[in-house]
Amino acid sequence: MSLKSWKLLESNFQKNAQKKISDYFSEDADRVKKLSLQWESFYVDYSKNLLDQETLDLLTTMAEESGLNQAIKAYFEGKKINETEDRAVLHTALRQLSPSSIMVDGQDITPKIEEVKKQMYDFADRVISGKWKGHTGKPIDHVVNIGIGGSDLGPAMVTEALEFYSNNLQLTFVSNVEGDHVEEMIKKINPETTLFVIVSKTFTTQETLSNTNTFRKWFLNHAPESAISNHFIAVSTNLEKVTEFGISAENIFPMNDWVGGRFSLWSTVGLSICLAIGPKNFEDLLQGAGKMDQHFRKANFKENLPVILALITVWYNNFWEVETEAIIPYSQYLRNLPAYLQQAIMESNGKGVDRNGKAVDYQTGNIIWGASGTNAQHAFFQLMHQGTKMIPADFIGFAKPLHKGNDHQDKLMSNFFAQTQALMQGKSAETVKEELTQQGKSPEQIEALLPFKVFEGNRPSNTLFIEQLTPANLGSLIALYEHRIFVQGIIWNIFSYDQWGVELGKQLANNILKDFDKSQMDHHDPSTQGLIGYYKKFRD
Ligand code: G6Q
Repeated sequence: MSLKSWKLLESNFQKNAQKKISDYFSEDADRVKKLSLQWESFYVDYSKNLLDQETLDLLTTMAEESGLNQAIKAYFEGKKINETEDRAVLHTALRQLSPSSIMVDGQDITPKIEEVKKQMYDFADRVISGKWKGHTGKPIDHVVNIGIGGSDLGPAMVTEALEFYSNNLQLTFVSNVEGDHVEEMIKKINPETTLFVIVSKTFTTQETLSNTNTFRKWFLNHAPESAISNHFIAVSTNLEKVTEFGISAENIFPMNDWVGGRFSLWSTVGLSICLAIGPKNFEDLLQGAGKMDQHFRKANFKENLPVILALITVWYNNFWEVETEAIIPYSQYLRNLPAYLQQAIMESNGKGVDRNGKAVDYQTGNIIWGASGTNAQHAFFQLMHQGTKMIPADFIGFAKPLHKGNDHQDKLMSNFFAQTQALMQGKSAETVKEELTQQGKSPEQIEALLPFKVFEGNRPSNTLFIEQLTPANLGSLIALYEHRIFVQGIIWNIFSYDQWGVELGKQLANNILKDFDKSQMDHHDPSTQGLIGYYKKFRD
């Protein structure tokens, strides 16, 4: 990495590598005030990190040096920053607080966005109110979203996260090309009252088309062909293919190629979310994201949440050589946020060549994983506390619960605070000794047990503390991570918006599928050939 600030950060790292987070706190009584940000209903505390003001200053200088300001401008203005696919990256255009024109290929895309949004909201209102009927005149009570990757993870995660705001419609998501899953779903649905929302940007995705075909075939065993239009809706950019598939034009919700799959929940891809929580809540989700967009565009880097958090990740990834980052939402509603962010972050920044096509000689995208607290505490936290790896973590929590009338919130919050405290402060040998003495253990027993009970601590975390899980706050939270991905892509000088790495497997799967019926397979490597041969014994 040739940035001047990168070299300075290396020196900063060398200088402070032996320091502990607790040392930083002892040195500066105002640390929390300096290393935390309050924005709207977010309070973000990043003081429990292995860095000081000087590190942060260098990191923000590095952001400037990498051209982040100009890059943000190009991103929001619709420049074709997804260069290898020759596309703009404009999910932000779908959630502008006050829509102003954005030009793509000489055309203002804003009026069409508003028109399609209206189409989506009108449709959702009709289905929710029961005005939209199934083919036998009954209202819809179940929506099955058929899509995969970006056409599944976002809508599924948000629908689940906003369950509190849901209406009478039941939502189910089918993604995997696994016949058994589809058959299990079929057992649960009624052909008279189910609406299938087929979501595929390209409308060429094997999983989605296979699943749709199976549902369609099942449906036509129970209903006439003419009933398809009451029960099958599609979201796609490929209007021709959808029409060919037999879905009528008025049942197609268009999307655009300037929305990447993993950033598309804000578009018509979010139709299932809109059906589940209604247009008003969906609009709030968009507005929340729109507010974060404004903050990201306008705030000084030192007070800019996505920028600060992105830089902290770069600090650990590139200077501390940390490989993974955990995301722990203290909300069961957000249990699938880590899976959603795995795609968003790892598909975007899992790249090994820079923007000039040269192999990078530094680390890029980190590995994302996690699960909801407190479940995670009873599962993998052992490794986070006492394992050999440093795992920086984001702890996400909400100050106010959605349901009143129980006494759980204080317990949840005490765990939420205790874990970051424990990770940072650990437990010293003296404390362990004292505890064991109080428990009446002999000096020999204490000596034997001591090494197992000591926690070295000094493990970093960020706390994202949000007032309440509302559609708007969820929108802001997702947008925060989206922009964090963008910032990291700029620093690492990689293209964050393509995903060529997922293509090869798809291509080979198609080749292998064709080979199942052929006797000659010697063009495969011996291992794969053996696996295909073994499978064929069960198939034939
Ligand atoms: C996301 C990816 C990928 C995509 C799926 C589904 O950014 O592009 O996950 O969303 O492959 O693609 P379709 O929507 O075209 O079916």
